Amino acid sequence: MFGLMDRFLKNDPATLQNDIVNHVEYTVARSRFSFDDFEAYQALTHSVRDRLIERWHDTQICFRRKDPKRLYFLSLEYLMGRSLSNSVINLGIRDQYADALSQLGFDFEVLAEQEGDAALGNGGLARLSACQMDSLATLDYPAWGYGLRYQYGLFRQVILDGYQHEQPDYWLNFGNPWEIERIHVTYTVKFYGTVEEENFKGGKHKVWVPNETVEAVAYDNLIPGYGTRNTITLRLWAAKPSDQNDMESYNTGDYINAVVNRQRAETISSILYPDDRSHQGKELRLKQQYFFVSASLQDIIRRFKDTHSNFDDFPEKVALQLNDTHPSLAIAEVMRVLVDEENLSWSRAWDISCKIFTFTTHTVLPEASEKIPVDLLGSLLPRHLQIIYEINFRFLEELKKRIGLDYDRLSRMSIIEEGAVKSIRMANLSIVCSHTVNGVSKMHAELLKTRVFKDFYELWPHKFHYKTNGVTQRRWVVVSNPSLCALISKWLGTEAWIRDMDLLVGLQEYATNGDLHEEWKMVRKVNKMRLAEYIEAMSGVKVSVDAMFDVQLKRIHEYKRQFLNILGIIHRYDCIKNMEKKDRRNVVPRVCIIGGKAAPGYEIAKKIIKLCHAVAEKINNDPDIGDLLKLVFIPDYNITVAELVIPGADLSQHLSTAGHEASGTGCMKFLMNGCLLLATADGSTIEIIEEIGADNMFLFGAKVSEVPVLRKKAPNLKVPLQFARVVRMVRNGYFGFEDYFESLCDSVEVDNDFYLLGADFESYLEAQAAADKAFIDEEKWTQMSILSTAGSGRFSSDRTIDDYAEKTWGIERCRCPA
Ligand code: 26Y
Repeated sequence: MFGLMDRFLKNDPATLQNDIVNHVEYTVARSRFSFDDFEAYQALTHSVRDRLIERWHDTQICFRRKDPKRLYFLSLEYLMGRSLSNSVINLGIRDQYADALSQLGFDFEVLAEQEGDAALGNGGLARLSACQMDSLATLDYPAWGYGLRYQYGLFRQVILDGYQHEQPDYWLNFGNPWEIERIHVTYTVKFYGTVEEENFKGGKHKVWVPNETVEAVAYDNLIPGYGTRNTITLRLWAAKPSDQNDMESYNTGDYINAVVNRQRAETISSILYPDDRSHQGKELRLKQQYFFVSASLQDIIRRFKDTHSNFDDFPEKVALQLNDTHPSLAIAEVMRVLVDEENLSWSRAWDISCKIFTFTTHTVLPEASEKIPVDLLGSLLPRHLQIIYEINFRFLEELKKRIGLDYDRLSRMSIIEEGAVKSIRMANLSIVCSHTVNGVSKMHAELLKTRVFKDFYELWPHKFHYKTNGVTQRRWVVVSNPSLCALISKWLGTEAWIRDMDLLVGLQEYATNGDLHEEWKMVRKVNKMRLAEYIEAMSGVKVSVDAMFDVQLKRIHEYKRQFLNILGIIHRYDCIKNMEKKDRRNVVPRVCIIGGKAAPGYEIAKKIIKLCHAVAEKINNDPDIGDLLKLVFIPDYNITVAELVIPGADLSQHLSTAGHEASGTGCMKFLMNGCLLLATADGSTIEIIEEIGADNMFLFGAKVSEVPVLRKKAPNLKVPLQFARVVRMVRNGYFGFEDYFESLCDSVEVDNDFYLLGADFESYLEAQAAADKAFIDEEKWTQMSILSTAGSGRFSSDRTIDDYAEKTWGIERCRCPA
């Protein structure tokens, strides 16, 4: 007989070795006497997965037994990156695996390099979801993530002649050992059709008669917590053809076409939309959203009904988190299920809905806010359109009672936007139904209250909150910067900071300690060497690790102002060229590194990428410049690349025009790794200043409150000469391609310079000069670097998640016994 304890897999190197070899033979089906790195990687991941499954099982049993209130995190995007190192570190068995593998003749790090990068999202919002899943697991919260299993992740960026080209990312090509296909967890999702009325208990009842159905199949990805047995689920849905509606087409005799049509169902979950900037009302996108929402809610309601029969208990057991408006159709869907299927009255259903939804918004850009054309929604989801109209009607009636017949305000707040294309404002729908609405930094919440959602804030001030973003130190320090991790633990005398980031303040005490300085510099230098090797392998450019590594990594957007960075580099180049040889000795050598993807249809962003390459070509091949200045563009920026580059950065740039970056999370990753920040006072950097002090970073540019004033004045402002000069160099073809760069240059002309590059240029150069000056003083720089890490505790996603759990979701920890 098996005892309960015998069931658990052991983690000593001999057992691990045996498991890996068994997986080579029975899972990968290769000879246990001969397998290559990739096969070893496959076997290794399966052995890790077995351990995840054990913990996951125990966690689910524990959740079921205690039946706590659960959090359901609804997001259309997750940027998970690689899973292997993160999993074994969270399981606490990385070293055991490394031992086991080395006895088999393999190197753990080499095998880890075999893994692809799971990129089911665009940028900040998507990586935030991934960080938050890690924190939810680590902090033992009973949580589920829901999303879509796109077959094509975010496009691969390929640079040809300096231009971005997009290639499909068919990431499942080599299999995905991390997911568990749940054939039996399948739900039918309905589309199109009509709404009929039926008599029901003496009244009328609406019945949606759809004319297309698709199956949603669950794929579970297991998310292990760190320092706990808890392992939670990220459930991603894949679309499969349904058998229900096809009988007729088969009978018409056109077998081939019938099969082809059937197969079309799979397109719903096939492609991630690569735009994180301008929303377009596309039918396929709307289909994705509803497919995801409908499957997730069926799953959630099924789980609730396993143990409960009265929907009045629903808010006690369920919190539904809307990650931006992308899943906001869930509001109409919950109402439809409760009213049409569960036969609750409208007011009871609405009361329940208003207690379960919470909404986080991630942007300040008006063009990114989702508006769904009424005609589109009416054809795809006719019943949902009726429901949204009803919600709006009741909301406006209430509102009239509160504010009277202020038609301007009523029309601004209406869920329906009248106009050339009548559409649904998804943000308004989300605010009306959610009990809590939050921005992602203190500044962002202020802008929501005073500008973006001012009318709603005045109506319901109690709904509005802020939750400053955070990132997980497990991925962004422990996994990606193991030597810094070891150094921190050594000086703090504990690894407890990995679960409690506030402990990092303990480093402040040693900020001037000479021994720590030596070790700190050594760790940073080794990381820079690793990055230099990568740069050379990828671009052929040799860089000196004595130079300052100056990095800007993020999606390419006009508001993030990569163009400002490049103009600054041109200025630096121009200055060096015009300097006497003897003065060049005082120049601080720089390696400028830029990376990021442009949305495929975003012309200006693509021109910025080309400009970066054109300028790099000129500078890097100028023998007159040598190691004083280099510019490299890192192609195909993703999570894996970030893990390599961030630990090697001395300086990182966060240049958004103040008031445009809702939060920003890249800056937090650099900060933790002891990289200094050159930044505007925008989004979360405002709070970083509060933690580490303005004199520990290089700040520049207009403040949030000054931006609107400058914009009004801009056409009459005098452009700084230096700015005019560098723009003219681009315009006049100093770097070639003058026709191509014309519209880019136009975008920063005085009367056109919406993002205020000209207005901020002088101040930007001053901040750059301050950075140079600080870099020369090595001990000063190292001290600032240590203080950056020491002050980064507040930017752990653990802090954010605890705050959401307590104040927004009302959930409690539920720890599975060890
Ligand atoms: C609707 C479609 C066009 C769309 C798709 C993706 C709209 C927006 C997005 C993604 C937005 C996003 O990533 N926002 C970023 O969220 C981060 C996490 O909160 C913030 O740190 C960052 O400032 C914000 O730009």
